[in-house]
Amino acid sequence: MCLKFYKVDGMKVVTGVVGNDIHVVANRLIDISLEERGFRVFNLGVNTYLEEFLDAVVETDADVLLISSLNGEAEGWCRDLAILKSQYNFKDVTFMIGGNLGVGEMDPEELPPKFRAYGFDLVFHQTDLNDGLDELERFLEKRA
Ligand code: B12
Repeated sequence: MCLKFYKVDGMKVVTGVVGNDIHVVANRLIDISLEERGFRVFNLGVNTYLEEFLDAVVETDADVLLISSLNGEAEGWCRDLAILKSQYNFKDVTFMIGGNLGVGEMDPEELPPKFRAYGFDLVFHQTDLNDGLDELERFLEKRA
Protein backbone atom coordinates (compact mmCIF):
# COMPACT_ATOMS: atom_id res chain seq x y z
CA MET A 1 0.00 0.00 0.00
CA CYS A 2 1.55 3.31 -1.01
CA LEU A 3 0.43 6.91 -0.59
CA LYS A 4 -0.14 8.77 -3.86
CA PHE A 5 1.59 12.14 -3.94
CA TYR A 6 1.37 13.00 -7.60
CA LYS A 7 -0.47 11.86 -10.70
CA VAL A 8 2.25 9.99 -12.57
CA ASP A 9 0.06 8.11 -15.05
CA GLY A 10 1.93 7.55 -18.28
CA MET A 11 5.23 9.07 -17.11
CA LYS A 12 8.06 6.96 -18.46
CA VAL A 13 10.81 5.46 -16.31
CA VAL A 14 13.89 3.67 -17.57
CA THR A 15 15.31 1.40 -14.88
CA GLY A 16 17.88 -1.34 -14.38
CA VAL A 17 20.92 -2.42 -12.38
CA VAL A 18 24.19 -0.69 -13.27
CA GLY A 19 27.52 -2.28 -14.16
CA ASN A 20 28.47 -5.89 -13.53
CA ASP A 21 25.75 -6.38 -10.97
CA ILE A 22 23.58 -9.48 -11.13
CA HIS A 23 21.28 -8.84 -8.13
CA VAL A 24 17.94 -9.18 -9.87
CA VAL A 25 15.38 -9.34 -7.04
CA ALA A 26 15.33 -5.60 -6.29
CA ASN A 27 15.08 -4.91 -10.01
CA ARG A 28 11.90 -6.96 -10.29
CA LEU A 29 10.40 -5.27 -7.21
CA ILE A 30 11.23 -1.82 -8.55
CA ASP A 31 9.59 -2.68 -11.90
CA ILE A 32 6.42 -3.94 -10.17
CA SER A 33 6.27 -1.01 -7.72
CA LEU A 34 6.67 1.60 -10.47
CA GLU A 35 3.97 -0.08 -12.60
CA GLU A 36 1.66 -0.15 -9.60
CA ARG A 37 2.14 3.60 -9.14
CA GLY A 38 1.13 4.23 -12.76
CA PHE A 39 4.51 4.74 -14.39
CA ARG A 40 5.29 3.22 -17.77
CA VAL A 41 8.41 1.12 -17.16
CA PHE A 42 11.27 0.26 -19.50
CA ASN A 43 13.34 -2.23 -17.54
CA LEU A 44 16.82 -2.90 -18.91
CA GLY A 45 17.48 -5.52 -16.20
CA VAL A 46 20.82 -6.35 -14.58
CA ASN A 47 24.34 -5.79 -15.98
CA THR A 48 23.47 -2.51 -17.71
CA TYR A 49 26.08 0.11 -18.60
CA LEU A 50 25.55 3.81 -18.05
CA GLU A 51 25.68 4.55 -21.79
CA GLU A 52 22.91 1.97 -22.40
CA PHE A 53 20.73 3.71 -19.80
CA LEU A 54 21.22 7.10 -21.42
CA ASP A 55 20.51 5.73 -24.91
CA ALA A 56 17.30 4.14 -23.58
CA VAL A 57 16.22 7.46 -22.03
CA VAL A 58 16.60 9.07 -25.46
CA GLU A 59 14.88 6.23 -27.32
CA THR A 60 11.89 6.09 -24.99
CA ASP A 61 11.76 9.86 -24.31
CA ALA A 62 11.72 8.96 -20.60
CA ASP A 63 10.93 11.34 -17.74
CA VAL A 64 12.97 9.46 -15.15
CA LEU A 65 16.10 7.31 -15.10
CA LEU A 66 16.09 5.12 -11.98
CA ILE A 67 19.35 3.25 -11.53
CA SER A 68 19.77 0.53 -8.96
CA SER A 69 23.08 -0.79 -7.60
CA LEU A 70 23.33 -3.58 -5.07
CA ASN A 71 26.90 -4.88 -5.11
CA GLY A 72 28.50 -1.60 -4.00
CA GLU A 73 30.21 -0.73 -7.29
CA ALA A 74 27.95 2.16 -8.31
CA GLU A 75 30.58 4.82 -7.82
CA GLY A 76 32.91 3.31 -10.40
CA TRP A 77 30.12 2.92 -12.93
CA CYS A 78 28.38 6.25 -12.41
CA ARG A 79 31.02 8.89 -11.74
CA ASP A 80 31.00 9.95 -15.40
CA LEU A 81 27.28 10.65 -15.51
CA ALA A 82 27.65 14.45 -15.66
CA ILE A 83 30.17 14.19 -18.53
CA LEU A 84 27.91 11.78 -20.44
CA LYS A 85 24.84 13.93 -19.80
CA SER A 86 26.60 16.88 -21.42
CA GLN A 87 26.82 14.87 -24.66
CA TYR A 88 23.03 14.44 -24.78
CA ASN A 89 20.28 17.02 -24.90
CA PHE A 90 18.19 15.99 -21.90
CA LYS A 91 15.35 18.26 -20.91
CA ASP A 92 13.55 17.70 -17.62
CA VAL A 93 14.82 14.15 -17.05
CA THR A 94 15.09 13.18 -13.38
CA PHE A 95 18.16 11.10 -12.53
CA MET A 96 17.78 8.84 -9.53
CA ILE A 97 19.96 6.14 -7.95
CA GLY A 98 19.56 3.82 -4.98
CA GLY A 99 20.43 0.51 -3.37
CA ASN A 100 23.78 -0.25 -1.71
CA LEU A 101 25.86 2.65 -2.96
CA GLY A 102 29.00 2.04 -0.98
CA VAL A 103 31.14 -0.82 0.15
CA GLY A 104 33.68 -1.38 2.91
CA GLU A 105 34.66 1.47 5.21
CA MET A 106 32.85 4.63 4.20
CA ASP A 107 30.70 7.32 5.76
CA PRO A 108 27.15 6.80 4.45
CA GLU A 109 26.51 10.54 4.96
CA GLU A 110 29.04 11.28 2.23
CA LEU A 111 27.27 9.22 -0.41
CA PRO A 112 24.32 11.51 -1.31
CA PRO A 113 26.47 14.65 -1.94
CA LYS A 114 28.98 12.56 -3.85
CA PHE A 115 26.37 11.05 -6.18
CA ARG A 116 24.63 14.42 -6.60
CA ALA A 117 27.99 15.79 -7.76
CA TYR A 118 28.11 12.96 -10.31
CA GLY A 119 24.82 14.27 -11.76
CA PHE A 120 22.00 12.54 -9.87
CA ASP A 121 19.01 14.55 -8.61
CA LEU A 122 17.87 11.94 -6.07
CA VAL A 123 20.17 9.59 -4.15
CA PHE A 124 19.04 6.82 -1.79
CA HIS A 125 21.59 4.67 0.04
CA GLN A 126 20.00 1.67 1.78
CA THR A 127 16.61 3.34 1.71
CA ASP A 128 13.25 1.62 1.69
CA LEU A 129 12.03 1.42 -1.90
CA ASN A 130 8.61 2.93 -1.25
CA ASP A 131 10.12 5.85 0.70
CA GLY A 132 12.36 6.53 -2.31
CA LEU A 133 9.47 6.32 -4.78
CA ASP A 134 7.34 8.62 -2.58
CA GLU A 135 10.23 11.09 -2.66
CA LEU A 136 10.42 10.75 -6.46
CA GLU A 137 6.73 11.62 -6.78
CA ARG A 138 7.16 14.67 -4.52
CA PHE A 139 10.17 15.75 -6.60
CA LEU A 140 8.23 15.39 -9.88
CA GLU A 141 5.30 17.32 -8.46
CA LYS A 142 7.54 20.20 -7.34
CA ARG A 143 9.28 20.27 -10.71
CA ALA A 144 6.00 20.29 -12.70
C1 B12 B 1 20.90 -12.96 -3.05
C2 B12 B 1 22.24 -12.24 -2.99
C3 B12 B 1 23.18 -12.59 -3.98
C4 B12 B 1 22.89 -13.58 -5.11
C5 B12 B 1 22.17 -12.80 -6.23
C6 B12 B 1 21.23 -13.67 -7.03
C7 B12 B 1 20.46 -12.83 -8.02
N1 B12 B 1 20.63 -13.13 -9.31
O1 B12 B 1 19.76 -11.88 -7.67
C8 B12 B 1 24.34 -14.02 -5.47
C9 B12 B 1 24.74 -15.17 -4.57
C10 B12 B 1 24.59 -14.41 -6.92
C11 B12 B 1 25.14 -12.78 -5.04
C12 B12 B 1 26.36 -12.43 -5.57
C13 B12 B 1 27.12 -11.37 -5.08
N2 B12 B 1 26.85 -10.59 -4.04
CO1 B12 B 1 25.13 -10.60 -3.16
N3 B12 B 1 23.69 -10.66 -2.01
C14 B12 B 1 22.54 -11.28 -1.99
C15 B12 B 1 21.70 -10.93 -0.73
C16 B12 B 1 21.84 -12.11 0.25
C17 B12 B 1 20.23 -10.64 -0.98
C18 B12 B 1 19.96 -9.64 -2.10
C19 B12 B 1 18.47 -9.61 -2.36
O2 B12 B 1 17.98 -10.18 -3.34
N4 B12 B 1 17.72 -8.94 -1.47
C20 B12 B 1 16.27 -8.80 -1.58
C21 B12 B 1 15.95 -7.46 -2.24
C22 B12 B 1 14.43 -7.30 -2.28
O3 B12 B 1 16.49 -6.46 -1.41
P1 B12 B 1 17.63 -5.49 -1.89
O4 B12 B 1 18.48 -6.16 -2.93
O5 B12 B 1 18.32 -4.92 -0.72
O6 B12 B 1 16.82 -4.31 -2.63
C23 B12 B 1 16.00 -3.41 -1.90
C24 B12 B 1 16.74 -2.13 -1.48
O7 B12 B 1 18.13 -2.20 -1.72
C25 B12 B 1 16.06 -1.05 -2.23
N5 B12 B 1 16.65 -0.56 -3.48
C26 B12 B 1 17.38 -1.21 -4.40
N6 B12 B 1 17.59 -0.43 -5.45
C27 B12 B 1 17.01 0.75 -5.18
C28 B12 B 1 16.91 1.91 -5.94
C29 B12 B 1 16.23 3.01 -5.40
C30 B12 B 1 16.14 4.28 -6.19
C31 B12 B 1 15.63 2.93 -4.10
C32 B12 B 1 14.90 4.09 -3.52
C33 B12 B 1 15.72 1.74 -3.36
C34 B12 B 1 16.39 0.68 -3.92
O8 B12 B 1 14.79 -1.55 -2.56
C35 B12 B 1 14.92 -2.94 -2.84
C36 B12 B 1 13.58 -3.60 -2.68
O9 B12 B 1 13.13 -3.57 -1.35
C37 B12 B 1 22.44 -9.64 -0.21
C38 B12 B 1 22.48 -9.47 1.32
C39 B12 B 1 21.17 -9.01 1.86
N7 B12 B 1 20.72 -9.66 2.91
O10 B12 B 1 20.56 -8.06 1.33
C40 B12 B 1 23.84 -9.81 -0.78
C41 B12 B 1 24.68 -8.58 -1.18
C42 B12 B 1 23.79 -7.60 -1.92
N8 B12 B 1 25.69 -9.12 -2.08
C43 B12 B 1 26.82 -8.57 -1.90
C44 B12 B 1 27.99 -8.90 -2.64
C45 B12 B 1 29.26 -8.20 -2.25
C46 B12 B 1 27.95 -9.84 -3.67
C47 B12 B 1 29.12 -10.30 -4.53
C48 B12 B 1 30.08 -9.19 -5.00
C49 B12 B 1 29.85 -11.39 -3.71
C50 B12 B 1 31.09 -11.93 -4.38
N9 B12 B 1 32.22 -11.55 -3.83
O11 B12 B 1 31.02 -12.62 -5.35
C51 B12 B 1 28.40 -10.97 -5.71
C52 B12 B 1 28.07 -9.93 -6.79
C53 B12 B 1 28.28 -10.42 -8.15
C54 B12 B 1 27.87 -9.33 -9.12
N10 B12 B 1 28.49 -9.35 -10.28
O12 B12 B 1 27.02 -8.50 -8.87
C55 B12 B 1 26.81 -7.51 -0.81
C56 B12 B 1 26.89 -6.08 -1.33
C57 B12 B 1 27.80 -5.26 -0.46
C58 B12 B 1 27.40 -3.82 -0.35
N11 B12 B 1 27.36 -3.10 -1.41
O13 B12 B 1 27.12 -3.34 0.71
C59 B12 B 1 25.55 -7.88 -0.03
C60 B12 B 1 24.85 -6.70 0.66
C61 B12 B 1 25.96 -8.95 1.04
C62 B12 B 1 26.87 -8.36 2.09
N12 B12 B 1 26.35 -8.00 3.26
O14 B12 B 1 28.04 -8.22 1.89
N13 B12 B 1 24.46 -12.11 -4.12
